[in-house]
Amino acid sequence: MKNSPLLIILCIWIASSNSSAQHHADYERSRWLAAASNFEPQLFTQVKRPVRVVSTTEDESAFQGIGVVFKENTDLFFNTSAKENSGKILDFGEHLTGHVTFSVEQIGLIFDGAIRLKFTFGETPSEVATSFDSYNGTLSRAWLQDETITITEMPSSVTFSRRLAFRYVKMEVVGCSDFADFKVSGLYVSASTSAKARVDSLPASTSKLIKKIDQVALHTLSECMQTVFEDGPKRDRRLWIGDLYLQMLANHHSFKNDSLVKHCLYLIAGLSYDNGTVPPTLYERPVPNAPDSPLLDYALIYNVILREYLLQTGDTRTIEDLWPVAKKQVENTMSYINNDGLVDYERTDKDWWIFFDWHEKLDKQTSLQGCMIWAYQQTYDLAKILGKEGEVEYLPELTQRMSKAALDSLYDNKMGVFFSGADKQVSYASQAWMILSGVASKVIGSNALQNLNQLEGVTKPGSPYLYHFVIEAMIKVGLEEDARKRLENYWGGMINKGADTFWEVYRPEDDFASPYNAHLVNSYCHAWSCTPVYFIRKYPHIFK
Ligand code: RAM
Repeated sequence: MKNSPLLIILCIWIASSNSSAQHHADYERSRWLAAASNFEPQLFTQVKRPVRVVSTTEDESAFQGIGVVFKENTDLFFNTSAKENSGKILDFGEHLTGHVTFSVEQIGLIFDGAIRLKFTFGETPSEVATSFDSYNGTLSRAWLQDETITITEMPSSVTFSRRLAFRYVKMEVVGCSDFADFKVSGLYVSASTSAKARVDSLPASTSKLIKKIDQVALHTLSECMQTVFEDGPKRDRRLWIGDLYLQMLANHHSFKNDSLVKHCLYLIAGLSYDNGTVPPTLYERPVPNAPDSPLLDYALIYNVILREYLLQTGDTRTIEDLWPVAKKQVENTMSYINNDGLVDYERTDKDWWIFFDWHEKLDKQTSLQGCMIWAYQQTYDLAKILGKEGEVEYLPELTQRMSKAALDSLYDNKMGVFFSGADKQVSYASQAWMILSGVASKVIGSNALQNLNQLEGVTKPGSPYLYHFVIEAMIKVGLEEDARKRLENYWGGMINKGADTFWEVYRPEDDFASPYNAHLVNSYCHAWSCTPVYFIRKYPHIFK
């Protein structure tokens, strides 16, 4: 069959108009990536050495049943036979992130061949006390931090190419001739962070517990501040939008590294997908790239971050530049809202990853409804600040319709709580998001949260991430005392269990809870757990 000339011209026109749209998008994305590289943060490094040698003990009262006790000073370790020291654990006294170097020296006259050493790095005692051999988690075994190395010359000094995050280091000799001996004569880490500024101390009248929580949360945040705001320096070592939101809030009240936030915002924009949706996460190296897995709540939180960043810094230039990205997040999610104002959860769930919390049983319909309203409201507010509300003039009507639908269909008048999904699940997540979106008035919201205490089978938060939104919701409806207790019990609970940085997952009733089927691969210095810095410093009258 022959094509008509008209058809050929039409095809050429469609192809060229598509490619020019694509070209424009590509051009913008490269420009944003270039802007990101202009704000590449500086890393500050410091050499840190172990402070003592410890051994692990079984201890029912300790986190995951494993405690540590002092064994000896490090002098002894660095001056005696490594063969005799095999299995000993060095304790750096604090969580550190960086490159580790160790040196070995021969003892005696003979060095016949090679030696083989294994080092295991742990953020917690259980990582250096538990064998990795039976690991069957859902994430790569490679995240577990052990390194084995063969050395053929004495003396030698070795720096591991992999960056490590740890407090404890176990050294084991796995190969050495019977006739030779040597010592590990030194071991240090060149610890890095992009958090430099000195942080204001809290008022002297602040309670001991709040001071301690603040200090551990600050340390958690600074460890996660590398060349991006990472989720965890042990794993996944990359930027995630949900984590970034809580980090930027905490950073604003502490280290004030605005340019790191800007660097991250531009990286995300520069890696947005062809349809304009921002990726929930990205890798910086070898070149910035993002996996293809759109996550709806994180895409919308990008807009909330833009607004917050603008309010914090007054950097209109950056936010005007990124405004088209914000608009796209609204446009790409609006089509999932039915005419009645309710989000079509099933359809959304097919096309997107929906997160909200690490909790296997959480029903997310109501949280999603609330989060979308909340993010759309903030996007409209952002548009108003930029004088661009005409570009999203449909938003006020849309959010009103969504709010009305939520109150009409997701609220149980008799029980005084919001529910979610076909099984009418009652959760902290649903109440929090209905409050943050303003669907619940102050009275309805505060009653709903308090009613949870009387109900059985309520779905609780599974991670510090959701705890953040619950506490924010409590403050919004005036439950300040509850908010303080909740923060003290939850983060204080981690401190009681020995945390010197806060964790990715914490369930007071289960030390081994893991979204990855293996507690060993959990991250024990995790971005979203730094949020007490924000609460304590933003609301000093509550957290005192
Ligand atoms: C985990 C990450 C991160 C979180 C995502 C959804 O893998 O550690 O903190 O944002 O999941």
